[in-house]
Amino acid sequence: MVQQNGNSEHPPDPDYFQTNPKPHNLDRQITLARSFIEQHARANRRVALVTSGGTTVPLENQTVRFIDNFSAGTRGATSAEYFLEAGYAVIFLHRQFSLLPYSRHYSHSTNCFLDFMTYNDVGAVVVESEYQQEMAQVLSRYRKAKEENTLLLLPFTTVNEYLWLLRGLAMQMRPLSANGLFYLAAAVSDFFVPAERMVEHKIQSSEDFQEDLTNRNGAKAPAAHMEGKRLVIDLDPVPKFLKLLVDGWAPQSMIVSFKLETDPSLLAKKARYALEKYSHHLVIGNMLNTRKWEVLFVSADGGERWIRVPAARRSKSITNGNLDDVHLQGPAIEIESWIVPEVAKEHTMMIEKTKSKH
Ligand code: PAZ
Repeated sequence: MVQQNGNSEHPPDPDYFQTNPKPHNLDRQITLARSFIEQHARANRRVALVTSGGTTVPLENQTVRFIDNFSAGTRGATSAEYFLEAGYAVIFLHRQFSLLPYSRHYSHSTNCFLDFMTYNDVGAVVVESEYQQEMAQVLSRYRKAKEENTLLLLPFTTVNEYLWLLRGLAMQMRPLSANGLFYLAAAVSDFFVPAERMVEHKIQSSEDFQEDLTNRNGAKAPAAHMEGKRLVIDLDPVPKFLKLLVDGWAPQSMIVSFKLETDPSLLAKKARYALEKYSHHLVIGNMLNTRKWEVLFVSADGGERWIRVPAARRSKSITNGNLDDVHLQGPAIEIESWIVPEVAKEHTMMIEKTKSKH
């Protein structure tokens, strides 16, 4: 049973970073980001921080059980490639082991890289001839990003790691001012277990081994505990980091957030609500079942418009083969190849506006 005691109206929590531990590898990740950002700031290149994948919420300090958020990382990894193509340097803040730019083409379970391989006449492993051209293109874009050092991969797993990293990276991106872009496609937990309410050891399901919680010497009630045979989880709300990002951490950058819904009647309303509440630049709304071919842009100027890939240009793999009676008119289109240039265009307008003010 999950009890969620979150209140979506709660104010930003300034104590979060005092009461939740700094990840052990944070300093190393921030050092990598600093030198990456300095390199691209010197070249006056735009830098996009793309977040991708879902965050976890551990239930125990020595974590065996955790709550996860839905996201394969497709939106983030695909968008990162199109940002690189548009001339951005990209910091790819992603859930460890989720999809990555370039390798995503060959790492999905239905698209295993081994299926693209064969043996040649002398027994050496080579790419099957029908895949050569496409793989050569992916490889050359991947190598270019490596040679020019335009892609930095930084992993997270828990929501705590994500928040510490987002804050640390935002601080490092400040010198970029308007050249910085935040593209927040990760699915971030709304509820979590704060450090002070986390149990140390694996929660025991057997009544014979349950921890005695009667003598906790004033410590706060643990967020997860057994009541007889039932597991009771009582989560705190995650601080509204978007507010902190817009108002404090990165006030001069362009900030784009995503909003995922399952009820179509709520999508536009919730996207507009988020934009008005946090006063950032753009919310991109998407529905769980149609996110691969349609998104809703909700802008600060009041505009709302759908971007839709027509049925005849959708990949069969994203529609679960439901397009058998549709006549394909050309190669399949990834919706991110339309989303990213639109975002980049709005970013250009914002940069121009900032310049004209100075
Ligand atoms: O990674 P994916 O392609 O499977 O899913 C992407 C997504 C739906 C998680 C993303 O587009 C999104 O909406 N992220 C924000 C989720 C939210 O916090 O509302």
